Amino acid sequence: MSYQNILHSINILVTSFTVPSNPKVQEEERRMSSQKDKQMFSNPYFIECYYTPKTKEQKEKELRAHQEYKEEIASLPLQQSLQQRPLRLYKGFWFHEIILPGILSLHHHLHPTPSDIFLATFPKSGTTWLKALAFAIGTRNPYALLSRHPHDCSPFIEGFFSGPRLPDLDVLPSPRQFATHIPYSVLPNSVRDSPCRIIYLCREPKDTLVSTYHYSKGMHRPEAAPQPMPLPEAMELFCKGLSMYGPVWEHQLEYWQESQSQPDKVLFLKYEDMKADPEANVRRMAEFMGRPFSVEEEMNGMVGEIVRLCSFEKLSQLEVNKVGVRGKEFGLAIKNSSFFRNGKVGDWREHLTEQMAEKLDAITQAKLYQSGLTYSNS
Ligand code: PAP
Repeated sequence: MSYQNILHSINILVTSFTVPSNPKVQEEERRMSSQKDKQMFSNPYFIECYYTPKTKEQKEKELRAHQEYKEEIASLPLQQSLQQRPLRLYKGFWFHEIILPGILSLHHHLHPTPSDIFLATFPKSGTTWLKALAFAIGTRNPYALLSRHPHDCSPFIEGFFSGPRLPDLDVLPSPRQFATHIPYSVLPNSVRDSPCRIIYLCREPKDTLVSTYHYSKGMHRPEAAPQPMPLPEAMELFCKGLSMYGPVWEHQLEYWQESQSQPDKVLFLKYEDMKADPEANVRRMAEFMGRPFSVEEEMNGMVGEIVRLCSFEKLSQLEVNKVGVRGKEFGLAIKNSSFFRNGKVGDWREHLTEQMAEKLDAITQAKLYQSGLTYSNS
């Protein structure tokens, strides 16, 4: 048992000794202690993680650690992102300032189990789709997606840890699925070294840029915030890596290389391939997740049903994905519908000039040179 695991167990023990025995008092304590966090982490599917009672000392310790992370972050190089929010350079990648405490915290507090699945992506590469598919495969209940936004299927792990109160992941049903945009080299050692598995979905950079640009344009802005910048300017920043979790090329390459050296650890999928043959890729995902489809499921058309229910055409038309907003905990009001634009391969042709496309392609070629990573249908 590692030192961290022992500490974790002690925490649980301390917690269990300090819980009042009267169920009514206990319930009141739970309600009170989670009240503040409820406002911050309003997602009803994961709110349970913030219900675990904590001692005053524990809360103070968590708050102190959070302050220390913020002080450390304040000393990191600062730039504006193409989303016009502050970015900090950490271990060679640019992160939104508000997310970094979560990443630092994960390094101390995330203890994956062997059955955990991490769904990793560079933003706007198909995260929403991947979440829906992994959930449907894991639960074998794609119909739950009729009333559940894909982003409510797996918590975004660095966002989950970005507040001053630590979530208790033990309350989540096993096998757990988490989503992350963290580059491989910045993942906590506990994730890289444990037998948990990672599914990475990669998307061709020109389409990723265009999707990023439209998404940031559609983001609700506080009154005083500046208007979105023109696409050519946004592209310049994207090329310099100045977008969330950028640069995109290094992000993709790291996971690609890991998938080559550790195929049992990292499954590397491509958005374009998934669009071309979703069924084959759903089967690959299921096998990798340790949940291959049985002969009976194949005969019953389960794979086709998952593909259909998770398709852009289906998900984008569901009421649950058309109304409401999320991201309150980050001071945002992101429309649930903004995760569904058009879901096309090669949409960059409608938005980038020939010169812009050539510039991006030249960078891609140079960065991926001799890596073996290529994009189809771009
Ligand atoms: P995130 O990283 O902020 O969670 P993410 O889901 O990765 O966003 O990106 C959204 C893109 O995935 C959008 O692409 P577009 O802008 O080029 O249209 C969105 O349309 C696409 N997308 C969402 N759901 C699906 C789906 N079921 N199938 C295919 N593409 C999808």
